[in-house]
Amino acid sequence: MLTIESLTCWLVDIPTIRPHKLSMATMGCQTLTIVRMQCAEGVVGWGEATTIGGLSYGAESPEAIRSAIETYLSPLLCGQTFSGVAALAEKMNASVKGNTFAKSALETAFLDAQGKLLGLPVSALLGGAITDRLPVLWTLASGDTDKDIEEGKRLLAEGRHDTFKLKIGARDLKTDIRHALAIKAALGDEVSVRVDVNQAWDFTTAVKGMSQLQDGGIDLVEQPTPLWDREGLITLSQRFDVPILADEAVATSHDGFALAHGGFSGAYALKIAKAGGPAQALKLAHVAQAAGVALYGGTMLEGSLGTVASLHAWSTVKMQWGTEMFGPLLLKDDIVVTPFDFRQGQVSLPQGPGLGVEIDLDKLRYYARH
Ligand code: MUC
Ligand code: MG
Repeated sequence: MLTIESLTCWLVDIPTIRPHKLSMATMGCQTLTIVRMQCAEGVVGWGEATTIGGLSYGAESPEAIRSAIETYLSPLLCGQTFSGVAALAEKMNASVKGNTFAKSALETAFLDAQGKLLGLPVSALLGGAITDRLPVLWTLASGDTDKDIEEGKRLLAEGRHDTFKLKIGARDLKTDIRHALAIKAALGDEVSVRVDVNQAWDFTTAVKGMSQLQDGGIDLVEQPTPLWDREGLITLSQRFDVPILADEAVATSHDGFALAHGGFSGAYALKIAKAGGPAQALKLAHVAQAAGVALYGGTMLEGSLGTVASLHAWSTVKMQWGTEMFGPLLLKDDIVVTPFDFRQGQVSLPQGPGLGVEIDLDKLRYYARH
């Protein structure tokens, strides 16, 4: 049992190490909505909700996430006692529609506090870790082919990553295909290269694009078509050998069920923010497992808090396509005391109670918006 006493929110702006170009936005800074949950039992939990490019990626902006927490969720939860995340989710869902990013930060903070109280890592509260090292790819998204090749080769030589995702969809098809295939050819046969179109193609363009990506040796094509085009995504998944990773099209277990029921084959990108928290994202994972759909650990380019919350969840299931939990490496700085250990294309899962990370309060204050 845990009684929530108070919730505090900050908007934390941290610059990125280079511009990160997606089909819908170019990021030069990332805004983390950070939540501190004070519990009557004397423990404090921390959570994070982070989106990409203000309102250009998802329906909740950092400012709206903070407002949803402060105006609606905080009065609903403070003073209440919960036995665990099932009761917490039930309470939040009964009075607040959608707002899965805000709910994710709160579920994360609750799990952190509960883990600290019980002396258990968050992974143990979510079913138990089956691995303590998780694969992590890197996204090449400077927007420039030569720079991306240079960056990929450097990271391979440093032994940091061995798998890459490219962001395409902002430019015309010909330019994007030339870009992707040049990077694939430069990095070599042994290196897995995937692309994320972030919904930028219509069905006809996707058919053309996928056949060229498949011929060029690209391993996985993420969300080629708009999120509403479920039929199109299913047809593409049946038509091509190169597998499809559904991302924006699959947020909750309900989406996962509908896609699989429609005949989708491929993989689902799990994200704690899309689902409403680490425990909610695992519901989608379990639907996918039941339907024979593979899994991938996705990121909203969170800082260390959101990343580690995801890692605890991802550690409890088999991720056939690995993860992309590199968010902290894209940021110039972070608000945790000890950075994670990214090496040999993997990251280690922290072992301490709760999320297993300590917040650097000076840095939180320094980067927080006033
Ligand atoms: C997305 O759509 O997958 C994940 C990695 C990255 O570079 O962007 C995100 C968003
Ligand atoms: Mg994606």
